[in-house]
Amino acid sequence: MVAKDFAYFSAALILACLNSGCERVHIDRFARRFAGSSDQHALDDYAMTEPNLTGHAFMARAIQLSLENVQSGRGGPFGCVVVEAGKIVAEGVNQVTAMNDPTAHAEVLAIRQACQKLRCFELRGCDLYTSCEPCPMCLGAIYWARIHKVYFGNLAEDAAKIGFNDSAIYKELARPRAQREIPMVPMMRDEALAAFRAWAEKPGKIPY
Ligand code: AZG
Ligand code: ZN
Repeated sequence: MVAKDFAYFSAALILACLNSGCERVHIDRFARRFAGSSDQHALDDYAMTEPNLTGHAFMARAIQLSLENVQSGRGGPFGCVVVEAGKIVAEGVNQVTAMNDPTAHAEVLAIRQACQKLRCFELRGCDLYTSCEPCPMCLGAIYWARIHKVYFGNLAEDAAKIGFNDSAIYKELARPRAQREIPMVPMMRDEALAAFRAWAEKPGKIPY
C-alpha cells in the first residue's frame, strides 16, 4: 500500500514537472542520457532549448578559417567545418583560384575531406558549420551527403554585396529552364535513358 502511494506520488510529480516549470530538469536528464551517443536528434532537441556553446566554437572556427583564407591570399572569404559527435572531422576553405577549380568551395572541400576521413559517401549524423550560407552547388552537395543540420554565418545576400554570385544562382533556380541565363536544352532523352534503365535493373548495386 505504501509502495503504491509512493508510485502515485512519483507519477504525479513527474507529470507536474513535465507540464510546467520543470522542463529544464526533464531536458537535462534527456541530454545526459544521450550525451556521447549518436542520437543527434535528441541532442538537437536539447540544443533548441539551451544555448549551444560548442556550436558557437565550431562557427567561430569556420569564421576564423574564412578570415585566414583572405589574409593568406589563398582564396575567397569562406570557411567551413564538418562536425560529428561534438568533434570537427573536416575543415575546408575556398580554393577556387588556388586550384583553378570553380567547384572548390569551402563546403564542398570540407564534405570531401569528411567523407574520405570517415570512409563513407554519406555524412548522416554530421553537422556543417559554414561562414556563409551555402550557395546552390554546396547546398546540393549537403543534401547528397545527407548532412543532418547546417549552421551559417553570413547570408547569401551579404556575399552578393561583395560580388559573389550565390543569391543570383538561387534566383536562377527559381526560373523556368528556358528563361535561365545559361540555356538549358533537352536532347537525346531516349538514348540517355539506356543507362538509367540499366541502373534500375542492376542487381547488387550500391544505392545512394
Ligand atoms: C561561396 N559561397 C559559399 N558559401 N562558400 C564558398 O566557398 C563560396 N565561394 N563562392 N561563393
Ligand atoms: Zn558553394
